[in-house]
Amino acid sequence: MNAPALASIVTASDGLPYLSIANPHATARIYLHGAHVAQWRPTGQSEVLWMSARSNYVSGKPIRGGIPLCFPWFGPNPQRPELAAHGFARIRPWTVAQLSDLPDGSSRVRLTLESDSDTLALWPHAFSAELTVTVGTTLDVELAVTNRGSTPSPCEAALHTYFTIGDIRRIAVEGLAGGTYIDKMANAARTVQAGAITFSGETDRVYLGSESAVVIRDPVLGRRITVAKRGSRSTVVWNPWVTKSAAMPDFGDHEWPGMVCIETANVADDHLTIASGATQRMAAILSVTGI
Ligand code: TA6
Repeated sequence: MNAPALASIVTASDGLPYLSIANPHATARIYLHGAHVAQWRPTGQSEVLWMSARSNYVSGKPIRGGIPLCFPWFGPNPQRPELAAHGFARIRPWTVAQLSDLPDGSSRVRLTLESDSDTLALWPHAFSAELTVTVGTTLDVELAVTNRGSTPSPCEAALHTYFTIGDIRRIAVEGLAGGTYIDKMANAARTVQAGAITFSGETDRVYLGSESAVVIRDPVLGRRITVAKRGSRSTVVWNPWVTKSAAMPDFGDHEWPGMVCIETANVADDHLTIASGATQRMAAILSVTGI
């Protein structure tokens, strides 16, 4: 594999190897653990993704922040609650299949994960997963899952993206008005979104049938982050607020005002059933502009 001049594999002091990418448009960091995009900073901008200062960086545990890959289930496993939340994709080592420089100066990375005896014991479906990350003035993250089995694969998937914001109490999230969401803070009641989303407490919502771009309007950092999508019908919006963040050992007690999750997903009513031999592709396309 000819690594482009602008990407290199680094082994951090905490022991997890990652790809360090630097091109004229942006810098990025992608851990092989979970194919986890942890950083993306477009040239001239501050960091767009949020990472907890308390995150773990050890195999077998998820990294707190960036873009965790939730697959093949979202949240707790309904049949086997003892299994890791959000599936196993984010806590398994992925393989770097290709690194390339694109003609426009962007960088493209492909990472892969194949089913094996371990994954089949957790989820009885053979699959090939591929994450393609294009780092440029936008960040395009595409998860492709191919059903390698002989029967349909029911599954869920999410790009659980954490964004750096100035203050959760000052932002507005636009683009979901009129949509129906499952409100996890109200016993999963289904509610229609009126206008932009603002935040005054723990917020955990799954917007169904949402295929449009969402915009985070941040007056504190003076920027708008647009989260566009392909192949995704669900959008999850989450902030743990005070009590839940204090209960998470890998989340600093005072970090909650500085982050929001806008997750590009196919979950709940929008879960997937991938036919034998078929491939499902879901992508988030991130961009940043002035307020
Ligand atoms: O996406 C929101 C959510 O499902 C919340 O309910 C919360 O559990 C969050 O994901 C984080 O999950 P994690 O397993 O990464 O702590």
